[in-house]
Amino acid sequence: MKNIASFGVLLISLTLTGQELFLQNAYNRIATSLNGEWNYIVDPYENGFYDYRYEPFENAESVSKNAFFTNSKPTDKTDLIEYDFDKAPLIKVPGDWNTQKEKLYYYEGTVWYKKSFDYTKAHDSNRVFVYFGAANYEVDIYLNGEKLGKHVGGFTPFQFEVSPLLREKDNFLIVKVDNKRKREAVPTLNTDWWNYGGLTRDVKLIETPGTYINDYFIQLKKDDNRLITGYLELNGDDVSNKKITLEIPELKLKKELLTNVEGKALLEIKTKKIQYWSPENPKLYEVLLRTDGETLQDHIGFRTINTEGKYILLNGEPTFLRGICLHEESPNEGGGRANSQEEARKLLGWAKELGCNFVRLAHYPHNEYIIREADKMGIMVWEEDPVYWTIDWENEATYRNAENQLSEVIHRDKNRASVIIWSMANETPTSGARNEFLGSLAEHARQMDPTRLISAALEISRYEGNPTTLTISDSYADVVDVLSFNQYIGWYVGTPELAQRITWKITQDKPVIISEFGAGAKYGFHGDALTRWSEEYQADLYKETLKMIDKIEKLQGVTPWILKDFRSPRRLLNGIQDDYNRKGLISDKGEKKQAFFVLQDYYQKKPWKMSNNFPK
Ligand code: GCB
Repeated sequence: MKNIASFGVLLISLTLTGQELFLQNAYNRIATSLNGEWNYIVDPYENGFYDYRYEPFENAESVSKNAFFTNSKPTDKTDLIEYDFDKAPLIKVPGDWNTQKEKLYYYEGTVWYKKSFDYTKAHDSNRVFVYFGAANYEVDIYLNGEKLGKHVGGFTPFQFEVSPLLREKDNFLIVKVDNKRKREAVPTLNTDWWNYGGLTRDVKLIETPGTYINDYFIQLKKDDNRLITGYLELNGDDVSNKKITLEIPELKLKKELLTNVEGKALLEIKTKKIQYWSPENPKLYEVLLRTDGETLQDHIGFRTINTEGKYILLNGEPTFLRGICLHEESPNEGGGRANSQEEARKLLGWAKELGCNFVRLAHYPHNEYIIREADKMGIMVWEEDPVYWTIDWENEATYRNAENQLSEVIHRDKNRASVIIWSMANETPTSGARNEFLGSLAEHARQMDPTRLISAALEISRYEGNPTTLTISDSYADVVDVLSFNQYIGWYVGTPELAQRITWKITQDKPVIISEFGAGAKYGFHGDALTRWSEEYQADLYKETLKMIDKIEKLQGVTPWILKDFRSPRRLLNGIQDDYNRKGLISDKGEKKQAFFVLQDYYQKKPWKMSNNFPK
């Protein structure tokens, strides 16, 4: 699989235009939002993309006006054109189509989006990029009738340079968004969440100087809390031997760096006194990066995250991760994909109220707002590649896709102190091909980011066939830094009292996180503790499970499933589920169930710092 991995990197850089552009810190650049109303055309047969012989229009020598990306209009009354974006209805961007349009509630397929705009650059020599926070799942992007490129993967940002095509008046940006599920895709056909389609995150134009700061990585070295390391990188025609100044005013730190021929400058700065980022003190420092042409501002926290035996060490101190899982769903009435700072604050506010210092963002990269808010609020974060259940392990293209999505989230969030764990996958069935696939992903993540921990949500098995002695026999446990697993004793297996008869035999000398447990409950439905779907059943399961996991000697964290009820097409029970997975501690309408308070009580009593037991 090593070969596959390096072949993949090569292929991606050769075939995906724009992937070398990162626009690190996209939210603090000079930008013009393209959010708002866009025209849209639902195109289940992809009539605007293929001709009647099913050949893509874009491959033809002379492109037909029937190709939607040409945005053609009849030139006289005899002209036949069977679409018109300007007469098409409007849809809000960012936003998924399923919750905005009743007719599109279950729709999976192609929808075309069009936005017209005028644009004047501040300086002639400047460059302009179109930036998408994410679009689910596969998109083809065109400006003024020309193709900018394609992007695959529903949860990570991408950008394309538009400078050569941009004009002052009447630009039209057309995006074909296709969210059809495919066996070889990442994720694959089968998930337990709604396949929300659309331009689900912010879209904007970003303007930079001709040579601009493309990327940077500024974090403490993993094993030296006095050494800031990383790199700065320029993009442009003239990137060699250029001066970049890095300044952290509060630390009275100023350093001038010179780029090499590739436009990169490596960074190593010794610091003296520094306030380390932590949940108690989520200290962020203003960081300024300056070139001749621009100044970029960021806010960066500095902390180390390590493991030693069974401990997770935040800034050298053993720390218990009091967590909760989250899907990227709006906490507001109506639900759908979350995509704003306000929603991020509300979701993390609930996590704080619960007593959390940690969230597991399941099962794909969430939007940048939530990571930025976690940085500010002092909540540690687990981020996950959408390698979920039964991926097509032997398929090289599937591997490249998974690796590319992982690269994109690491690129985006590598400067965020809150992010402490990259998760490679969730509940994947063990096999040789899967081990190679996930092994290569972990290697790739470590290469890109040597400062954080690697994990994956694994599955449990019986120890020597005994149904009440449980263990982790997955060989991927040897690869990860943190041994995490999901378990549903009392819900999918038995009833909650079973928890008290379980013993755990965890042989690996690693910190353990229970990355999921939970039970479905419909808010307001009551019964005794054995009545499925009642709040009492869920609350009792929490009590029993928390007692059980407290006996796991290596336990260093837990992220129960899940903060809020979320939409899933697998959850069909009428009157109870109604298309929602009901394992939330909070209902889809924002009402707290009894189990919320059981977990809150547990977290209030659970010390964050485990220092007392830590061997000095
Ligand atoms: C799991 C999955 C999660 C599901 C959950 C459930 O193990 O990781 O995606 O939603 O169980 O509710 O069954």
